[in-house]
Amino acid sequence: MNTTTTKPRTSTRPKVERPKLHKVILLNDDFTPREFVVRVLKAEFHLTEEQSYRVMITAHRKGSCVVAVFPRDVAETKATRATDAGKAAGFPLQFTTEPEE
Ligand code: TYC
Repeated sequence: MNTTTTKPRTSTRPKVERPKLHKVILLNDDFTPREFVVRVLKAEFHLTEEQSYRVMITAHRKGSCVVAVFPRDVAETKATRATDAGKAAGFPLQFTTEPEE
């Protein structure tokens, strides 16, 4: 006779949360030239000319535009580098980050 009992496997595999992605957001301003914004988007985010133009013109018209999403540290590094590129050229260009829902 088989007397072996098997315990049901309850909570032996803790759920692992996927780390949230963070959006890099381009903010409009009245001073940075459009061509400069496009150049920064191409250089820092590897967007094409067309993608960069669309993101730039959306921020220009609506006030802001999501550029891309990345893990938090990558998003923050890219936002800082892109903002610094504007600052180095004397422009108030700003990129921010926020977590995705
Ligand atoms: N508004 C700027 C201009 O008219 C161009 C611009 C677009 C600046 C998008 C920032 O995120 C920006 N020269």
